[in-house]
Amino acid sequence: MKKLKAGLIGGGFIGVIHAEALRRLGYVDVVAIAEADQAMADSAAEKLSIPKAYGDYRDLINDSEVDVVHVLTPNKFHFPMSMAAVEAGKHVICEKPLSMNSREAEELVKAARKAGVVNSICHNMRYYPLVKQAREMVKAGEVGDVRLVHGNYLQDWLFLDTDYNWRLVAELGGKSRAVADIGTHWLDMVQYMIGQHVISLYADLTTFIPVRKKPKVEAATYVVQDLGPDDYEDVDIDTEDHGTVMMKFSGGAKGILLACQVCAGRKNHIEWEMNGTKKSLQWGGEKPNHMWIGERGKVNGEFIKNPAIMYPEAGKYGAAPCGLGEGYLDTFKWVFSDVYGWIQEGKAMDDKKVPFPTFLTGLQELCIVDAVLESAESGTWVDVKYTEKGAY
Ligand code: NAI
Ligand code: SOE
Repeated sequence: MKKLKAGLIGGGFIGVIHAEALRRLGYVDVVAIAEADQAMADSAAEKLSIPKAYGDYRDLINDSEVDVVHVLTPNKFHFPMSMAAVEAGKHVICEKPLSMNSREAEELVKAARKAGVVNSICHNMRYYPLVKQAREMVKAGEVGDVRLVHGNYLQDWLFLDTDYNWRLVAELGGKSRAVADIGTHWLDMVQYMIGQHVISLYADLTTFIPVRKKPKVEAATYVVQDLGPDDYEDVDIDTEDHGTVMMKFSGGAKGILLACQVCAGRKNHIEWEMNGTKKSLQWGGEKPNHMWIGERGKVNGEFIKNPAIMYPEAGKYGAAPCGLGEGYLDTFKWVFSDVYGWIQEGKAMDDKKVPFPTFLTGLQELCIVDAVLESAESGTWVDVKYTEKGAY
């Protein structure tokens, strides 16, 4: 199999995870990394055993050896970096959210189509094997018509006023935080599973900690620093800690999402439940290899991930036999397996047919985030203004 060459822009929390997952495919070499400056690039390359280090991402994009560019930087840089890569004819995997708003995302979709490059947004959580199984159960009619879908994504890494990260700053992460940063994981997974997209919503957003203590020296995501009182400066926060979103879906389902980053004890607590005209299903990311099945007039059940008895389209995303756990880190291998597999086979890019989330998916997600911000502002139900649909 021809070896494909990947280049990573950004060597922080997710950069390390992408490098490791790519190497698990066996036919991908991670040949280059770019960071904010040369010193940071050299240390990231050293840490991740990557041969080439660039202090300017444009040099990585212009490296003729690189086939696929991964954009793994703060959200503000997603648009210019993905656009530069697409215009250079590189295939692109961009982390979520695709950009700062739907206007930028729309330009990226158009540019990627014009360039004919393979493009993907890394909505990895739809790649949990039991999430795939739930989708196949819905498609096969086992659940019946989905009436309700509800759940949450709760965290506590921003619980304290001394917890700080670029995501808190609208200028770097975008106007929405809790909904755009973690809510979009839930929204992508749920729309993917039930095959319906959000058509209208009502949102309530809260900034529970309006002033935070910004450390004078910033750290990567999830890195907690041991600092003294003089090591901070007070800053006003212009993004939400919490979002509650009530939704109506295109196939008649109703839903509700609670996303919050200041819930003590909740680490990465993502979960959903769907209630259909035949069965209910419930799943949580902190126990990803178990799914509850609810029945009327029968005993409820627990589906333990088992590729041997899953739908083939789901079971193929289970590398380990029944009872052997697969988790968050494995989901990245599966996204990349689908994207790099598509490139390897030289198939044409069609963002409505490929088996992986694309820039179009990212655009649809940001249209929902735009509607969430509008509804929270107006205090009314808002129809989602899709510039284009078809991702779900
Ligand atoms: P991070 O802060 O840990 O890492 C970002 C890296 O980008 C840093 O090393 C920083 O130095 C580098 N960077 C900043 N400006 C740069 C520039 N001009 N050129 C090159 N590198 C530059 O952030 P984290 O958590 O890794 O997040 C990065 C992206 O990944 C975000 O968009 C986030 O939403 C997404 N993400 C997705 C996850 C998922 O589950 N799919 C998980 C965590 C993050
Ligand atoms: C921080 O909230 C974060 O790293 C998100 O950015 C990721 O998307 C999520 O998977 C884990 O938490």
